Amino acid sequence: MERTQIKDVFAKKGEVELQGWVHDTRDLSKIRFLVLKDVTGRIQTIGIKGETSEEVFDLMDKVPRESAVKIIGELKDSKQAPGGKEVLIKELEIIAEAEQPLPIDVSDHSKTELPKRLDNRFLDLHRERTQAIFKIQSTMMQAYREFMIQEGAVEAVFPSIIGSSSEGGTETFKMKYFEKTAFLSQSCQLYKQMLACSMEKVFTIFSVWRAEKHNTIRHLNEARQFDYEEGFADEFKVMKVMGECVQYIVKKILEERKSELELLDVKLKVPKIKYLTFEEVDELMKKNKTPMEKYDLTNEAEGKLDDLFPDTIVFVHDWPLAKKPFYIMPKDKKDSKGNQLSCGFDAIYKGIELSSGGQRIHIPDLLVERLKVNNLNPKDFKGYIDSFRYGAPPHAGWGMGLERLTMMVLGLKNIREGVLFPRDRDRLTP
Ligand code: AMO
Repeated sequence: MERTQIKDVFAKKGEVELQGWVHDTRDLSKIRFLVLKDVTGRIQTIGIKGETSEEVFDLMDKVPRESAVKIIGELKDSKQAPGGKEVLIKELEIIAEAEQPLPIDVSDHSKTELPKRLDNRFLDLHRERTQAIFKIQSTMMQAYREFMIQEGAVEAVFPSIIGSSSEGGTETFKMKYFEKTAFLSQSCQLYKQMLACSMEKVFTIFSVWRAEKHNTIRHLNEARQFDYEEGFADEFKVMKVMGECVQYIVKKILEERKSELELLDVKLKVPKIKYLTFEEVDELMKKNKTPMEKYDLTNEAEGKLDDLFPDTIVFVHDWPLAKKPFYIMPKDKKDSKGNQLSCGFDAIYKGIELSSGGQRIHIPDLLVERLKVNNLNPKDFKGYIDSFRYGAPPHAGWGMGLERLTMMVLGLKNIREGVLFPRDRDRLTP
């Protein structure tokens, strides 16, 4: 007999074989219930004293929760059973017994705190709620790929070990690389730029490592980014691509992950798009008595943008050059206070920075100048600078945090909820 996954069982008749985990058991003395779950759903299975073999009926009382089991039984219509069907057990086999007590509570209303759940992530993943988050994240990645392929972009892979910093200002993890010093990649920035100068539209899902000692609900030391770069483009062209990309991803989630959204009690809307200059945001914040940094948004300002423009991706562009990385193109323009502006932007969604990007410098001499201003040594970037000497067109792009997107779309309180195996300042295992 072949195994049937639970989602397919409701359309069947007669005898079925199921394999899954024991979610719950109940003993009403003459009837015993065992709720079986697999990744596709749950079904009630029952044993009846006198009808079910004594051996199976006994085992139903002993089998520990979360054990993996195989059940062969007869499908019956049942008005009381969720889904209108239940399985009268004929055979019950324990495939892998779960030791007791379980290290965490994996019931639907578990109160186990996040750090303990993360310590036992393998078991936390038995929960429907946890699974729902990662099913939705999987849809996000698939939708991102689909969208990019429809855009005519080429998927690329880039090195994770780099010879020099790619995001000046952000700390790197140093490592020994034979006789040299190398770093774990902070981003694929320099590589995606070099590629866009020949392949025009490129994208990737890339792991980044940031050695920042923060311990916040929105930062990780290892994160994933959706990266995009386009040749013959400025920041406005790629902001439009990003807005449409997130709208596409959200539409896919709404279409394909209805039950997971319901389970997580998430009311999701396709985001609107808004464009504001940094100076316009500064004025808005003054009006709303919300603090700002000189060249940056505060967390409060990001939150205020969400209050003012709910369910909207707010692109804040014409950002002061002083707070943008060395590779961002300066703008031939100053704001009313005389601050030099840049072609860089941040995208704020649901009160948090979802992405940053901009038009890049494709002019070698200007790049050398900007590296020096940022206290970086142009010698360390020789290969990168030289790549722009042979017909490199203007180009632009962005990086969007996968875990940030997961967190915002699902309203998670801590970014770690949206990472299978998070790496933060204290966590290296599991
Ligand atoms: P940036 O450093 O702003 O830009 O990163 C882009 C986006 O990646 C996510 N992100 C993070 N998520 C969780 N924890 C972190 N420590 C973390 N750091 C970044 C955020 C952020 O907006 N190369 C540029 C992008 C570009 O210009 O193309 C870059 O990496 O969502």
